[in-house]
Amino acid sequence: MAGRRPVILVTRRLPEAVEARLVRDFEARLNPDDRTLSPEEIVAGAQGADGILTSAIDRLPAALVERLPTSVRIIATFSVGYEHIDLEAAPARGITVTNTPDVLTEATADVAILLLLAAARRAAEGMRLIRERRWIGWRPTQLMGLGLAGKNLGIVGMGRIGLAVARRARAFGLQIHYHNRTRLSPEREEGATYHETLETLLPLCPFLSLHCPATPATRHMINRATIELMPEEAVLVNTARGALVDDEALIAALRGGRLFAAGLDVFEGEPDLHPGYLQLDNVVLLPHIGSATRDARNAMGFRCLYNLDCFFAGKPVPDALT
Ligand code: 8YV
Repeated sequence: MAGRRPVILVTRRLPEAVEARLVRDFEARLNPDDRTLSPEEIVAGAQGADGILTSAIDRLPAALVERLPTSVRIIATFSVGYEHIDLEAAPARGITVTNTPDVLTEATADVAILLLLAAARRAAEGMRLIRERRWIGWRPTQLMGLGLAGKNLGIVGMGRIGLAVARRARAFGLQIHYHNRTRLSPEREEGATYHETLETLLPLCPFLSLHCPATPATRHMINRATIELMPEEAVLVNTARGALVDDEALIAALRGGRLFAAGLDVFEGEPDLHPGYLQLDNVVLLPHIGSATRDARNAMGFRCLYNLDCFFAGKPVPDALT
């Protein structure tokens, strides 16, 4: 690569400081309008490029990866999740894929707690009451929600973000139960109770927060049958991926009062979320802002750049997934 800067197709507009560094060190093909590129535009934009810097909302399935020019040797995604990139097709074509772990852990855990509190304490309903000028004043029975202290929080997926949520939740007096593919060491568990299956976890958890990746095995893990296993009037929080939840089942459970409330930051098919959610008072909806702090988004960008730097310098690539 000596003598020429690597060419990088950048599929989204990125924070200013990240783009400034991109332009300084790479020949960057930016997307200043932040338009979603079609597969054809990605293939065309990647002609002669050495790498692609993409995001979790730009899908790179096998059919598209296979059409990329052979010049593309690395795909760096501006996300910790990587279900949008085919991790078999990419290495088969000699493409390294990287993600951005760690740097968004705290930001995303904050949003999980934000949603947990907001759902339990009916914050969305309260805000609507004020904005629509329907608040008639304080009443002893108005907007009574659920207290957290002394209850169980179930965490599905005890990775970096799950652990960060558990740390925060303990400060609210919640006891932690978790389900994970593998049990953590006692030091990492910090007193949390492990469940080998969802079936033993769910009945114990009036609060449940999802932190596992979307895979064929986890798709719709929250469905009619698993909701039935949860205690009456439980609260569900999802800051992971929309595909983990069967929307029809969740909406029915929220509408019928089987669940008390839900707090959702991610949706299957987002941004076109199921319209049923919009008719419910007991759901707090956020537009996928889990990692949306200035600190986290800059750090995600710089983490992508560091992976690209290492790759083109022929050094070990820290966040290589393939
Ligand atoms: C990203 C996320 O901001 O990192 C992830 O996997 O879900 C978000 O925090 C978003 O996906 C953009 O790539």
